[in-house]
Amino acid sequence: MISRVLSAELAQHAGQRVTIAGWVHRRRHLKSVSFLVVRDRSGLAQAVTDLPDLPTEESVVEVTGTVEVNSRAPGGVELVRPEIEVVSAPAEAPPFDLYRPVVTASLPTVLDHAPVTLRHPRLRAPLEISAASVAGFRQALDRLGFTEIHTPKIVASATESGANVFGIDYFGRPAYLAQSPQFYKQAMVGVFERVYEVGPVFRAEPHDTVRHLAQYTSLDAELGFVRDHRDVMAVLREAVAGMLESVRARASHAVELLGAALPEVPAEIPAVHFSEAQRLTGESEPDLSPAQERWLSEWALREHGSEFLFVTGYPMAKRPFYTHPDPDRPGYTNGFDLLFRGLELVTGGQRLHRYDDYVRALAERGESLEPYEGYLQAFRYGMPPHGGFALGLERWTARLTGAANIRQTTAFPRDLHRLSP
Ligand code: AMO
Repeated sequence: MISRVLSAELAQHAGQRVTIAGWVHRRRHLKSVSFLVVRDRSGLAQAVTDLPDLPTEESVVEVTGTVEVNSRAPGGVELVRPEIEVVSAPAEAPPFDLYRPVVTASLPTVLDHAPVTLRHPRLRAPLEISAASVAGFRQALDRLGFTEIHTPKIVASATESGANVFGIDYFGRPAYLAQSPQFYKQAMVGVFERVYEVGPVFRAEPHDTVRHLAQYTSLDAELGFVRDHRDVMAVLREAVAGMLESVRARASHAVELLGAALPEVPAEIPAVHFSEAQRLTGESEPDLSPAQERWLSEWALREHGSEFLFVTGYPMAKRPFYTHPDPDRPGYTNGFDLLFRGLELVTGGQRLHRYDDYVRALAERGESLEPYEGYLQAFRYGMPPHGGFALGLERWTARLTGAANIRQTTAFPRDLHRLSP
């Protein structure tokens, strides 16, 4: 019987007749012989033939051949005397040759033709790194006793400050696409104590930048019985270390292909208070600008040898109403950001946990309780001190791979102008 194998496994089958299945990556005709390079999920394999007509690039094929060792072939083996069956022929050629190692096409061309361009090994690699990162996130939090949850993406009220929500018509009632699972993950702390979610969130971002998408993947966590935000930061450190460990273990090929330099996660990530960050950068605005974030990252690398930096104690005015104030420093919060290679990667903090504190916080911001009734239920029935964080997956992958634009790290980006494919 002829066995079906992956291209990466061919070497284990020297001398045998086997079948591989995949896409025609490349055809090369020399004087007396031709090469057919087939791409499958494990990599590339070459078949050598004297057949004159080979199926065009991106044809889906099954190739049955005898495995022969040849040090000049990719992977050290090739298929000889192949029989080639075309399973499905493409209607047209891709917009550029997917076998050329370097992509010179513009980003809009790549994105407009994503279903085929993502097959290019270099364009696929960031997605492999994302997938490995998510697997590592889950693993790290599972180890720490977290339960994975799934919360609604169609919601009745905005969670983060209201301006950037997408409104939708929900059976004739106004509703919104969730900007974050914030309220639900907090409520679920009352159920499981420690929860996480990997899911899409929606932001009607009016700005066209290289670090904002209208839909992105948020890696959220929330945990109860914390002393304060520092316990949350310690869990985040473990999650990030787990993500990197998984990238090393499961996506080493993609890392190598992109020449991505993976960072070390210090046993304790350095932290600087917001007021100190302002002093260091010589600014006094109530928020950090992208330029300040870049400066602070360089400072952390210089002073602490770390590519990660926590900024803690953001001012009350800049954080959402659910943020826990710093009991020792009026005007400041137990909220933090994690900067990674010059960019805000994570926002998190300790939350209010008493019902009366929520009522007061909403009143102080001139908000009525009514839209928050569903959310506030959790706090009527007893909630422990808790906190959590959200990490933007696309920003993470962009910073890991050195992608200049966040759109290069997600298969089908959504932004101000792009709604398809
Ligand atoms: P925040 O709104 O800061 O916090 O978002 C958390 C993280 O999500 C990423 N991010 C984005 N990525 C791509 N495109 C965007 N438009 C975009 N906006 C944000 C960033 C950011 O650090 N509920 C809180 C989190 C919490 O406190 O648990 C929240 O959503 O990496």
